[in-house]
Amino acid sequence: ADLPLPQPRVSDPEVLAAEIIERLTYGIGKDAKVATPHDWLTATILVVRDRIIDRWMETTRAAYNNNAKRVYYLSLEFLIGRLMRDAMSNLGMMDEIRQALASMGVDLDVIAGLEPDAALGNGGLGRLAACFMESMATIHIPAYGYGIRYVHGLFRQQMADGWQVELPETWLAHGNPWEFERRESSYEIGFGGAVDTVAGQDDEPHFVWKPGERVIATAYDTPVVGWRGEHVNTLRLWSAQPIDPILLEAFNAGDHIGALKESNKAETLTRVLYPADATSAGQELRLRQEYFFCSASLQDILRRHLQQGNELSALPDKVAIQLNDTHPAISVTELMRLLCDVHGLDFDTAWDLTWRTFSYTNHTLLPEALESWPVPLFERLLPRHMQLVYAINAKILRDARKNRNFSDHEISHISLIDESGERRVRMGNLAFIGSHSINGVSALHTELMKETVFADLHKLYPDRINNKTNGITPRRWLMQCNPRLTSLIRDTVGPDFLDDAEKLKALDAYADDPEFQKQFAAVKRANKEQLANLVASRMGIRLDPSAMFDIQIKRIHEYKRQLLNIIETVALFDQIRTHPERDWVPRVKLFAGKAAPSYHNAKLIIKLANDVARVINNDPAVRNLLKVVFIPNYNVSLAEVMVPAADLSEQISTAGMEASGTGNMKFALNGALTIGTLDGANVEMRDHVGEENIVIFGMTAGEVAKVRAGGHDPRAVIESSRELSQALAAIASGVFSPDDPGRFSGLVDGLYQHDWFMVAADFNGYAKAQRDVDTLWGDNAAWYSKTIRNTARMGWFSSDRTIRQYSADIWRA
Ligand code: DL6
Repeated sequence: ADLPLPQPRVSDPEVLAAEIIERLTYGIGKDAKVATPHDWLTATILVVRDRIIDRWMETTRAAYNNNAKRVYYLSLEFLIGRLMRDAMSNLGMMDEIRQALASMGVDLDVIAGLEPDAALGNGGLGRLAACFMESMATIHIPAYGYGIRYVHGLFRQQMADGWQVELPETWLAHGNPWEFERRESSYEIGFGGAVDTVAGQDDEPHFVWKPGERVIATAYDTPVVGWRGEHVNTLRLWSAQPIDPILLEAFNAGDHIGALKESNKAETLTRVLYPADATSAGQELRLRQEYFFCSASLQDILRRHLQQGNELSALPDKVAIQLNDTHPAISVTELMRLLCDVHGLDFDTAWDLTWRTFSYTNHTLLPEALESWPVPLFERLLPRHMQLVYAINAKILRDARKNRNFSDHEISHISLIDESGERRVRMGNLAFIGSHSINGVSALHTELMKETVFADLHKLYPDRINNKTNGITPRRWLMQCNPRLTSLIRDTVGPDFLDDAEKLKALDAYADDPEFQKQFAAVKRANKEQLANLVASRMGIRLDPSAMFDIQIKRIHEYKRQLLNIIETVALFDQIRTHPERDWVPRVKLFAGKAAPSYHNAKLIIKLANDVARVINNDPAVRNLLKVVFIPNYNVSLAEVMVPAADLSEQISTAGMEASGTGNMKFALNGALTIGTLDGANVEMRDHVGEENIVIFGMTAGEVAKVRAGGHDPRAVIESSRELSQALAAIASGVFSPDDPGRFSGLVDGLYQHDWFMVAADFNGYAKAQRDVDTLWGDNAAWYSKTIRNTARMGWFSSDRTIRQYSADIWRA
């Protein structure tokens, strides 16, 4: 029967106000007179959500009717942030909602500030996944994101006497109005047990995995709306539930805790996000999480594929699965298991479908981040997958030896099993071998992948590695976070850039226009005042918005070299005190970022930043000239305030170590000057904005590799620089830590002993570059001419461009 379709909703402020009241009353059960700000937030989200749902259903219907090829983005992390502004802005209803709320005495900004950040990710990798989801919706690619619905996202960071303290994050405390639980989309996930071999009719052995444990994966769907609200995709996150919520027999026998054992065990699976971004957790629970979400996603993908009436043989034509790093690499063997054991395909046919369906993105070359699992653990948890790993390995190695004459040495590198010590399954090799495309995330990173971690696999499959330089969504990272700049650009060059970020180029013509520079500077000033207000209210520190705001925000890691920045700050402090008569440029050094809880040196670097801040901020000799602030609890929402307020963006990683970076792109797009090394995407940013519009310093990746190989003598380097040795002496002797003078001696000692991250080696170049920045700051016209050109020329770094490249070259969707 033809069912009636819901009436499309209108977005007139009066209608919206009435709907919000209706939601408040009938959806939440609250009288407007006693509604809390949270109630208003929920009611508003529900009204915005209605508009999305209409289009969501249309999008889903269209993909079904066209039997379109679908893209599946498998990621253990989605660092989403808040969703309400994103949705309102993409639907073009921000002003109407603001008016509707105002007519009822409610301030949109106040309630928007109550929305929790969905922090289901650690940093760059997870944020990239969120930008990609938005871009896929924007450019109308039928896509699903698959991940885990963690009950606790990334920890909340508090400072206790300058030390990082981790507190649980509770984004679901007030419920989540964006998500829909889909009980009907539930799958059984097995662990452990044994594999039976039975003879099939065709005389081929058939394998039957009998798991020892089972849990249920239940889907929670969140709509992801693209720009102008035309297309809505789905982010499907899995939550683990027990098969039996309570063991009644145990309960009745008085064992009340034991009765909930199964339930607890299942729920533990999806309770917490692992908080390390660049080291493999290596714990059993992590492997369980990975398998859990991969198995649920693949069962769901195959179900949809078959339900649509497709043959399994058409899988690579109808399905593209992107593995976001190695975290979902177990999917390769899970798809093989489903195809062979459940759907009865022979091994070779299944393998052909598998590698043609998958593609894999590598996000880091850091050896400690490359996942591998001890064979005994893998075998115990996933016995059937272990067999499949061996079978795939045998096939690949046989081919490499016979047809490609690979030596034993090369074979040992491409093998799925690392036999150099305790035997381990290499997930990077599994992801590579199981994919038709392996991409890096910047041009430099991709070249280094070919030369280092994947050199031998690249030799075996020379056509598979390709580059897809990262991007950021200009909707969140320009239009929403910087409405002032967005209006100014629209008023100056028209609205075309809203639909095509490359059209920002039109601003180039205004870079030297004094009137436009004045307006651009006024926008920056207003954004800095906003950040200064935030710092004043959260930390009680007053910042002067006319000082240069010099910002480094990202995870704390030695290779990202917050330490280099802090040491240079200490040197500058010393210089200002020694030469008060010089014409110093007033600076505010801002830091924010979380350290992995088990990363000792990273936590020490946070403490150092806070100790240095306390001393500098209390020294009257540098008042008005230098301030240092470490803002606690960095997250997406804080970034949205800091990025538009930056004058100077610190992108100073050891060359060759930052795969791409995406913060670098956000700052430059919002009119900050970059001080950075030739690392990751900085290299391509220089090519786009022009080398005269970016401040580059330091060793290249090639030089770092050479110096590391040839022996680096950091002591000699340090001793030859008075500035550096004095700064290090001050830090090591307790000038900033009188309560514990030896606190930082280990950090400083590391620089003298090996300086693995080339902090000492790059110090002079960095300090000189900073003084060049000072000089430039003194020339207002030159400063804004460069920063405007940054905004004008960063359009290429839109994630729409990145996604178009994935789509054209990898997914063919
Ligand atoms: O590709 C996104 C992002 C890059 O921009 C960063 O350079 C890179 O460090 C980051 N990698 C990770 C964790 N890596 N692992 N595993 O977040 O990816």
